[in-house]
Amino acid sequence: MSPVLRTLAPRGFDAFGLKRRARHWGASLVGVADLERLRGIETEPADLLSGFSRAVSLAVRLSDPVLDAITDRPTPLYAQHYQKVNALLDELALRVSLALQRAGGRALPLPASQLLDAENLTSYLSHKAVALAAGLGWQGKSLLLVTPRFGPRVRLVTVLTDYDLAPDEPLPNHCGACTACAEACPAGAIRGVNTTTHYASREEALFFDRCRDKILNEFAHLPHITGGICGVCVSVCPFGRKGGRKAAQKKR
Ligand code: B12
Repeated sequence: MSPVLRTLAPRGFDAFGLKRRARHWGASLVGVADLERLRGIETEPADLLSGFSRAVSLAVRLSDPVLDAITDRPTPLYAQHYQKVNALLDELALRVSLALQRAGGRALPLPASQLLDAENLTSYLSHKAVALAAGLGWQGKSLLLVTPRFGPRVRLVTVLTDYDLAPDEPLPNHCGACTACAEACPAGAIRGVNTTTHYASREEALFFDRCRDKILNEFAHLPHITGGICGVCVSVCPFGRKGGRKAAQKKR
């Protein structure tokens, strides 16, 4: 195709093309969720999803050495890494939404980690619920999104759109009998209950107050720690650890 024709050609793409671009921009995993699967989910505002039919879920994997160094509390390195990965996720969501908009769609990039309700600790929409519906992974006993390749060692972001993208299918839960996250949790907050789909509430999976208090009232006051971080359940999950996946599967 001549350069002139190429610039005049339609700028549309399919889900495959969008995923390829997103990976080129730095995404580790990309999936498309059919928003029908998220009917009944809480959002802020309540009509956030109206006018949209799909959500693009993007994950950036975390650095293994940073995560491996976490034993029973967050480290200053993890605090810095957390900020940088959030910035990359926000940029990815912006780039994907601009590409969708340029191709004729409506697209709303949501922030990676913006707290809207500081009392109930909620945001616009659960990125984990979207990632689950987009087939990126399953909801583990830690309540985190666990991916087959990187375990929970990923951070997530979401772009809502009405652009016609082929949706992905959810994955089955592979936690099995593993309770590594519950055993390691420094707050004793993980109940160790399994789910085949998703937990109906945070309380079903966690003693939520214990997790919140540990993170916000204790870890947030450690030197060089910013943001509500911990990282222990992220670090110990066998699915994210080198060689850990086989060990997790033996326990099933
Ligand atoms: C506020 C917040 C916190 C609060 C509250 C946590 C919580 N569990 O809600 C505090 C400060 C305690 C916290 C802690 C942590 N957080 Co936080 N947090 C958030 C934030 C900003 C909002 C979460 C929110 O609104 N929760 C509301 C509850 C109700 O939703 P939910 O638990 O996510 O999902 C529920 C529903 O969605 C439902 N569900 C799932 N699918 C479906 C489908 C349907 C149809 C329905 C009806 C419901 C449903 O199941 C869940 C149980 O109710 C998100 C970013 C985001 N926008 O998602 C990050 C986020 C959840 N946090 C994250 C992380 C990593 C952590 C920590 C490990 C800290 C750290 N960074 O080291 C811990 C882990 C705590 C834990 N085990 O849950 C990551 C998770 C990544 C992953 N791999 O899963 C996120 C997604 C940030 C990101 N951009 O990646 N966090």
